[in-house]
Amino acid sequence: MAATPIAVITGASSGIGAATARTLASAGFRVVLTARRKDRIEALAAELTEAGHQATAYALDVTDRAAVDEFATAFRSLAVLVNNAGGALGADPVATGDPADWRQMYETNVIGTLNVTQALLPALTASGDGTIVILSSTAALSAYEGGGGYVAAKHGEHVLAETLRLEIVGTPVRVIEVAPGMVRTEEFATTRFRGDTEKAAKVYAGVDAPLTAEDVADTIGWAVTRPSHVNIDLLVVRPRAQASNTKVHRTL
Ligand code: 8X3
Repeated sequence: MAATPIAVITGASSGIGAATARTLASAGFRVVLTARRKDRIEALAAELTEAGHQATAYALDVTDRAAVDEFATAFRSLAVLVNNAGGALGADPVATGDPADWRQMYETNVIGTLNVTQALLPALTASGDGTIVILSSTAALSAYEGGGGYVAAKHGEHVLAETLRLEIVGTPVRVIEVAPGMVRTEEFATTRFRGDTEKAAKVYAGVDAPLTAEDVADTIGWAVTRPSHVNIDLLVVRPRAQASNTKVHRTL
């Protein structure tokens, strides 16, 4: 009997990462959940195991290269890596944005993805059929006012995906970039505004049905389960009420 294919998901403690873990577990993968918050991923792994899936949790900070390398030693063969860990900090104009925020966003979104991808690429290649998913954002594709360091970091992640795809063509690994627009999750906007829930709520005010974490997980699950020779290079997904990063219909 063939071994159950393994999927590693970073940032699996909440939002899109947790929803993706659920989706891929249901699709038949043994999911390995990673995030800094051990209690959360352990609870999700226990819930999935209870439901009859195969799931384990591993506390990991993707910006800690030594820890990432140590984690990667557990895998000789890996089917799927979902680089989801990342996020936004602040929505200040370029003129006044805090360089520390810019640095941290580059570190988590770009270097974090680079660390985990580099460390697991040998195992993905050894599987003979590997898939790397990079969760960027519509902020990776065009700028918006106040997007600042997040737009810059996500553009960096987009370039990482594009460059890697060019460099590893001919190997049995595909690179899929999923770029979501407005997604309402429990933490994204609240983290961006440093716990200011009022400001966070305004992001979604009057928007009829922003995407949910499950919507995005569904697109990831679809892309990952296409036949091996099909590479969904870039999948942009927005709510119907959002036509661009700056054109959102609000019923206010
Ligand atoms: C999230 C989309 O519009 O906040 O990646 O940049 S946005």
